[in-house]
Amino acid sequence: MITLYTAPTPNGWKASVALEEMQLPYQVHHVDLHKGQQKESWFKALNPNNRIPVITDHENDDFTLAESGAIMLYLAEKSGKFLPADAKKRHQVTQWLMFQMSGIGPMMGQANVFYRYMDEAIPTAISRYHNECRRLFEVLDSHLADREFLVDDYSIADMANWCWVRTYKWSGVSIEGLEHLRRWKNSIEARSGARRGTEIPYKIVPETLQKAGKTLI
Ligand SMILES: N[C@@H](CCC(=O)N[C@@H](CS)C(=O)NCC(=O)O)C(=O)O
Repeated sequence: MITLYTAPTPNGWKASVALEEMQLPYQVHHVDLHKGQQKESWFKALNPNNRIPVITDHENDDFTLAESGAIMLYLAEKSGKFLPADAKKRHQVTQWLMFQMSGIGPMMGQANVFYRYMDEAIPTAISRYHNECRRLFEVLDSHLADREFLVDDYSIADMANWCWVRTYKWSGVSIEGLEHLRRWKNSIEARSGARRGTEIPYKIVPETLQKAGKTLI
């Protein structure tokens, strides 16, 4: 059994999508980010960076791991699923996982900060992050032009990128004209495991956003 400490965010979904897709048994501990529970000392003891997601694997001496990319690699190795056995292919999966960790995730995260959360609108910051997100989406789109998934079969690299790309509307980034990206996104959306993973610890519905004073475009 694994305990997943998480919240309904793209990085959180990366862990729950992986767990659902790999059919690994787990329990969920919801960390309420609005209440600042990620900053409490019990959580800091799990992750000194005060960020979700975190897992504890009770079948492996309560081994505790943070960083969503590291968690996905750990779960893929544990389950033997969604990470190719062939070394070169495996490194390519890592490449696209790192592309999400260092590119899509931080850029969309900053787009959200400047486009959604800041009281003061700073147009240069907003356009900087929107342009960079769009550029990264175009990289994915070109790569997906002649392949179904990022590397051969569906892998943790697809799950990781999808968990962020699917929130493009919230970040205010257009996917207009990126038909390969749209096809890939829709094909992952159609997977029941991926869908279930995005409902952990609960599904963000428009009412939830409204309560937080936000709207989904
Ligand atoms: N690099 C980390 C980033 C994790 C992260 O930024 N998590 C966000 C939610 S998506 C969080 O915990 N935010 C809480 C805060 O900013 O205080 C990962 O990939 O796991």
